[in-house]
Amino acid sequence: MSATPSFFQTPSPPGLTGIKAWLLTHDHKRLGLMYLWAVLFWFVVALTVGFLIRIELMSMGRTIMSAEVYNSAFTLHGVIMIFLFVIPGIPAIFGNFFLPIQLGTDDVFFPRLNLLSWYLYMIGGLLALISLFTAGGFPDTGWTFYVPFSVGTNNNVSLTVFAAFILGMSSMLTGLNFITTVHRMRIKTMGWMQIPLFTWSLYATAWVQLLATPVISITLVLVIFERFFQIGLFDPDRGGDPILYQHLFWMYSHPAVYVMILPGMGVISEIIPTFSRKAIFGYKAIVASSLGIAVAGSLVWAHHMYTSGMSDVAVFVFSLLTFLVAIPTAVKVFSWVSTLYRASIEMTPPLLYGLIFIYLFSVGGLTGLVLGAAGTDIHVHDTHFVVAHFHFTMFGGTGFAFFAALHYWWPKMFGVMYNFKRAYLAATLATVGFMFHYVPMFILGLKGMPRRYYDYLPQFSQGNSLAAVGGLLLFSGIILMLVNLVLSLRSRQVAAANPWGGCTLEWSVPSPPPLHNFVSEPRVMAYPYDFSEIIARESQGK
Ligand SMILES: [Cu+2]
Repeated sequence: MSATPSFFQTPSPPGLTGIKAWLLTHDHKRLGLMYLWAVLFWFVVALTVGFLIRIELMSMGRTIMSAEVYNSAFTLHGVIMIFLFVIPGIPAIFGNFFLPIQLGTDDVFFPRLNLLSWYLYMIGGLLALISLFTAGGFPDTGWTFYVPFSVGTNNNVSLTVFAAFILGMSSMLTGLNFITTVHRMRIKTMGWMQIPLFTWSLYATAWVQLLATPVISITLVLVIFERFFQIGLFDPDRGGDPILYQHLFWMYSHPAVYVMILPGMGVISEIIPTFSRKAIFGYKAIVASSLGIAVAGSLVWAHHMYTSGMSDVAVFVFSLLTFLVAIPTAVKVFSWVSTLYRASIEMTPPLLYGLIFIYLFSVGGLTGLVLGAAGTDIHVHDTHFVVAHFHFTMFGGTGFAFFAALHYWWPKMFGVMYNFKRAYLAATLATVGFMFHYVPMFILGLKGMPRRYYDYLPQFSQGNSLAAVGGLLLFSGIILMLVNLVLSLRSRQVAAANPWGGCTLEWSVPSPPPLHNFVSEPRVMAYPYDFSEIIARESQGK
């Protein structure tokens, strides 16, 4: 820490009590918890809206909502899930709580800026809520806000877009904090090749957050300007170019999928070695692949636009680059599976979610190659095949990594253990439901069912009713999972400091950790996933 702490570095003012001790806190752990409850609230809201969409599609014609409400419902589901759950979820909750501890330090570099990031998150959420209930109603454009429709439609596009802009600011400031903390707050005895993989994944994510988010921020502001001042940048009626908007939008939104998935991959890289009692396979390769994904992922955005009329050469180049990104992603999957190979695996709820993640994300990744290839993509573009694909990567991937992180770090965050039986039942229900919900959508898409249409042809009925059953199982499984975790706060089954036998620094401090995290000088191991000591201790029954 520099001699004269700056405004953003001042530690929590002592003597705060009651609600003030939360709303004015600078403690990274408290901020992690404040994000947890806010993010879970938005997750349940967006999950419920998603479930209602599924019920509407259960049968042809109107089921529970009108076509207008349906359009706003899938827009609301997408906007909340992406900007208020998938992007902030793992970094803001578990990154805030654990990154400083994994680095052996007592807080992030800018604690007060960290509090500002939380307030920006809350304000962004509030604005989205207001745009739901004020005149004009929630936008019906889809979360992509494509022009010229989003310029002309008379609902609250400007307010919702502004909410996304504010949330982008929160995400950028969090990224800035994490990068500075990794460079400046890391304990002296920890070299770069001793940093845990979760923290590495957040570091790579933070660079994408910092460099890509400004693109979407300015693009969203331009949409507001187009709506208010008709500047003629995107609107073809005024000489504007709607394709320009698509390039700007995806220049952020594709790198953003790595902001969404990289932290989840970092969680899995913590869980797999812990329950395999084995050093992770290819530590350096995983670090390199995180950085590789962050860089290569910024070069493929136009694979969302193969049908936008761009040249064959451009289609070819973006298709090739898209295949390149699959390589560092595959390195991670290969390393996780190699770590499990011949390991002494101990099954626990976090590991179960970790294994489910690997399976679902791999299906998502492989179908991504089908979409990366221009020949097949042009056939399934804007169909339910695409919807199934990104739910396998974003829900099966980030969502289930989020569930894995919840079950892995819950005992550390709250000092209590949850019921394993209920946890396993919830995971099973959610996974079986997930498969019955999304696999039919691949087939419906291949058969030509377009996405974002309120109604469909008779030949799509069977697939949609099957998906409705899946939706019900999935929804019930997730609600049971959350209830089980919350019940553990009442049951008060005390958790040990290291219930899983993990060897990164958060498992060396009490559960929950004290205000300044460490009661003694943290001991950094030569290699971050060296289980030899733990195995020796366990073999002596300690
Ligand atoms: Cu993409």
